Amino acid sequence: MKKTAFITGATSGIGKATAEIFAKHKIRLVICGRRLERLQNLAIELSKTTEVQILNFDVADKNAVFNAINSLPKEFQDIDILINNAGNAHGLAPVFSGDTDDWDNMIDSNIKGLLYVTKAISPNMVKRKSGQIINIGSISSKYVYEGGNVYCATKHAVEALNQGMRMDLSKYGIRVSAVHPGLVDTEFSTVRFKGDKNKADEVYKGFQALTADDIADLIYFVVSRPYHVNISDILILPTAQASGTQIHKEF
Ligand code: NDP
Ligand code: 8X3
Repeated sequence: MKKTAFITGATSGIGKATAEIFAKHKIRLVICGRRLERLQNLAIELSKTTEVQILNFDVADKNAVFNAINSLPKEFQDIDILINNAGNAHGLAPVFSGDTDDWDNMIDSNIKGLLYVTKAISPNMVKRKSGQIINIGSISSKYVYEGGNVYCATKHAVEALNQGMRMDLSKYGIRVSAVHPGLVDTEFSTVRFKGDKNKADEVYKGFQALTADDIADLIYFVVSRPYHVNISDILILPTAQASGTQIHKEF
């Protein structure tokens, strides 16, 4: 039987690439994000190979999350795979000069948003005693770097939630995993630097960063293991990256 996946943050980067690889494998899709036009364009493309449903909401808006998920048509209500991917970094300032709106944004999306979506979707998985949740953490779930204070804290929280969710859900036959990427060349840094493309491009210069497709391939690997196999936690780095702070660059 065809599986149904629910992907948050499918309008760009890792989430979009994951939607594309899942579509190739005929997984039915619920694709989510705030930018409606991007969702619509992606849905047109992916509908050539699988059934696609759009959900346009902000994961940080609790009511919007529950309203959107409750509005799913019957044929998309049984979610087999949840990819908790939506999230971003906002700013790279030291804690004494950081913008509290940036902090709220990261905490509300990366932690609370992930929790709201999980709370809306997991009860049905528990009822069906089946399902898989993949939480997109980061190398920043394991290391902290200068100026990464709050972003890294949100990703450390994802690491803790991943462990906690697995403890809560494995007894119901639900697989819970975290995929923790190092530097991936997506819109991530453009968002972090508030649209400053030159500053964002600097992050990925002098070495070969991971691509969104590299991460999507790994996510598909995780979901395609036999059901008794749960890849619980995996760190994926560019070859040039050794830690959260050590990246070998050549110019
Ligand atoms: P992108 O900026 O390309 O994608 C982020 C996605 O998240 C977009 O689709 C965006 O959609 C969505 N999103 C962000 N905030 C919200 C929100 N409040 N409500 C709904 N959707 C939201 O970055 P990536 O693809 O790189 O990031 C995806 C995930 O991977 C994030 O959790 C990030 O922390 C993590 N990650 C990224 C790494 C990297 O180096 N790029 C490395 C490690 C982890 P929209 O704006 O349309 O709502
Ligand atoms: C994104 C990777 O190192 O920019 O989580 O924080 S990093």
